[in-house]
Amino acid sequence: ALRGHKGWGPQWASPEPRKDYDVIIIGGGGHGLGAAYYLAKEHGITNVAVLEKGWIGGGNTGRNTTIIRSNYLYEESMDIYEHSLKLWENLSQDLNYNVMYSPRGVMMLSHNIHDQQSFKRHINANRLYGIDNEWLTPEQAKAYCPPLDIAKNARYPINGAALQRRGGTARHDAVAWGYARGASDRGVHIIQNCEVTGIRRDETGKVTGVDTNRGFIGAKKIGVSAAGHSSVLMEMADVRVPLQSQPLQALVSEPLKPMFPCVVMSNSVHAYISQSDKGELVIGAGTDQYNSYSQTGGLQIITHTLDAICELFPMFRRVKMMRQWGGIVDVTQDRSPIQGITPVPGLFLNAGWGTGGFKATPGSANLFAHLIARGEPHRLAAGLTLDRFRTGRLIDEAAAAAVAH
Ligand code: FAD
Ligand code: PYC
Repeated sequence: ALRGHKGWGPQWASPEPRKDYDVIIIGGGGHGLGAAYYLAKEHGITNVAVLEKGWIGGGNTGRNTTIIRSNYLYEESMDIYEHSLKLWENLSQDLNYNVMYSPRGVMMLSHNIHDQQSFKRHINANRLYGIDNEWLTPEQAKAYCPPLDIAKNARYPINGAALQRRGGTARHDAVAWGYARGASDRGVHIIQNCEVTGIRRDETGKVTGVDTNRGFIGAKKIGVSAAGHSSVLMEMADVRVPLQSQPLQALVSEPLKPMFPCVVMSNSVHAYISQSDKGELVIGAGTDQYNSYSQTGGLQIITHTLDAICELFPMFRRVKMMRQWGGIVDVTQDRSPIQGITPVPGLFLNAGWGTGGFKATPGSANLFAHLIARGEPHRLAAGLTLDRFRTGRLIDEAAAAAVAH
């Protein structure tokens, strides 16, 4: 079918690195590429390089289960995730690249009175803040998602669900490629296979550039957006950050006809599931319970996840699983991200998105660009400081993170 598709040019340029840039972004995931795009588009800063040690989108951007929602509890979180959700709604038009954002609804299952109280608290907080979220009875949940088993004698019966109708999914690769093309068209250099191995500073402590496997590259400002390797990068500038890096795994089934119309997450039995446009069931797990940089992950985590899926959806018991993989997520103690200045002049950090940063990609990138351009955070990201781990003003989103840690 592809025989007629000849003469397609590359979608972004692959130039040799310049000697120096106004801004270097470390990490060619959605967040880093998006920040470069918004630096060029909204702040007129185009002398920018995105340095990626592998291929763009090959990190968590290309490994996640693409669930998008903004139903968090605290204002700091609702601000940034809702900003992001609004950008998702128009992202394909903005980039002129189909990111396949599909607001098919994210339904979180409640299995006990604790879940019910917690979800209703989130629903009330969201609605008071102007964010859609609603409570469903088991029958309404079944009507929204017909494969769901709501039998009272199920092993983990459900007593309701929280539904965010504007939540959904998007196509992960397209997000990276769309931002890359948009940034490259505006003059940004995207440099793949370029691993940062050191961050250099002058005698005043300010950053001067990075050492890479392709030599030294100078920069006035550096943005670290390296997900699971954030603490490795920050250590190169002598900054210790409160992050733990852990594997998070996902898997997909053989392709099935379209039959699963929404996204379902069960925080208690623990699994999350949707169906991709290729027909595969996309299923995700909780984090492996140890720190690691291995993208393999433990088999027992996957089998536990499939146990949960089979309890919730008995009709999937004979479906075959096709592929499994892991990504390394950077987790903070309060399960909220860090975006802000650092003790090192010229060094900016975007990290700690942990298990939940895909949904935040456009919003985080947009506000990270603002931070780098202006040197101070946008009001929508003002609470996400590194400093909160010193002052104790934490943003505890453990419940809303909805992924077992
Ligand atoms: P990445 O895409 O990981 O980009 C960081 C890049 O930095 C990588 O490409 C890496 O190679 C590069 N890098 C690292 N070190 C260096 C270096 N020294 N030099 C140069 N480059 C370097 N979030 C959701 O919202 N919804 C979900 O459903 C969801 N599901 C998930 C499922 C799984 C299995 C996983 C692993 C994660 C999931 N997440 C989810 C989390 C989400 O994927 C991440 O938070 C988000 O994608 C992070 O994006 P990023 O652009 O910051 O990171
Ligand atoms: O943050 O919504 C989320 C999520 C779902 C699966 C992994 N993370």
